[in-house]
Amino acid sequence: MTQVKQGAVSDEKAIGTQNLFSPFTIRGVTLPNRIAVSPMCQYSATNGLPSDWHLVHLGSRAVGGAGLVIAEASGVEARGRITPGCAGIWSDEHVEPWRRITKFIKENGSIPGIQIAHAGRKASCALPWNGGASLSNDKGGWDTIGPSPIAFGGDLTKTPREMSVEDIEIVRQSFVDAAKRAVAAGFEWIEFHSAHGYLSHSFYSPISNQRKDQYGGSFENRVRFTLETSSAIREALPDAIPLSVRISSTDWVDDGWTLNDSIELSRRLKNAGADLIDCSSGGNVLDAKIPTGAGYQTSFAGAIRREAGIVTGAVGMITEPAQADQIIRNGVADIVLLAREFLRNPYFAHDAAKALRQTDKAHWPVQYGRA
Ligand code: 531
Repeated sequence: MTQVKQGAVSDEKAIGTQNLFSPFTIRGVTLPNRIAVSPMCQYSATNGLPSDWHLVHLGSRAVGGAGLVIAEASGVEARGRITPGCAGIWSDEHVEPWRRITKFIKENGSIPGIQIAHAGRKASCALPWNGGASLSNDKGGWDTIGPSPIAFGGDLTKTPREMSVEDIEIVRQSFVDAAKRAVAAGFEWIEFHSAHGYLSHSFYSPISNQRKDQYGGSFENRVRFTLETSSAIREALPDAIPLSVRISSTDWVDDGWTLNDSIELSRRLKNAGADLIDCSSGGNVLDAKIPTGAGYQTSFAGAIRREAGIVTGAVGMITEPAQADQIIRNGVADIVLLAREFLRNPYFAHDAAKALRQTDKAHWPVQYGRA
């Protein structure tokens, strides 16, 4: 198969030539199909260390046939976790427990990825099943940081400390160190979380960034943190390892971040060395009216792919095999990322192969070969 150049939508991806079960190559990595397990927080780590739960959760979806299994948002700093139960990759102690998991995923024919993350002003929250509200420091919470001292609102009441330029450099270096640890742990795909109102998104959205320095104000300045961090991560990664960036394609409010902004950011991310834009949306505005429904974000992946000329991933209420297959066949996106459907059905990929009459392309582990 032709090697896909970094960040380019190759001729090979011409509409109609690919389907959900076509392999997909970026840099030195080939996904056996276009189905990815979207990173999903499990809130089941202690001190950021992944547990048996993570091994079973991620491992069973590799057994279930997904081509790419991306581990949840993992804090590049302890204060960058959403909750005390979130996973981490901020110290060398995290490497071995993750390695056990990446080894299992690879042994079962899938590519292990990790989403490296910093929650910024949305950090320090209770576990969702304990209400998810801001966690005070005397109940196990911690001080938060962000581009500007503006709380998210609602139950997220913590006002972040405005980051100094030195803070920005420290966090950027934390992303670099985390990316290197992720590679040492055996991950073959790195995703930089720049969506859902977390730190990177909160820099590029005018809703949460009211800085007066070189990191705020104009579009150019607001995207600086995301671009500098992406470049720094890219430089730290071996050439063979792809870098995806998850963005919120829109804030879903008139005075917020827009799809046009995302297209321009994606062009610049491509120049910064990003290989794929994972096109999500929302998460930075408390009361945004989001028109959720089947595939409600898919058109963002299509617009960014077409206008920025970069490989994209579609995510958001993708639940049906034919729906996922159409996204690839119609050239809307290059991969699909499924979240909740994978919680309901770890075997989505095998079921999809059956529904789409592509069972020759799906690989059950030998132990399950009789299936
Ligand atoms: C859900 C979410 C989706 C889109 C916008 C905002 C929120 N997720 C996002 C997760 C954490 C749990 C809730 C992350 O992105 C880490």
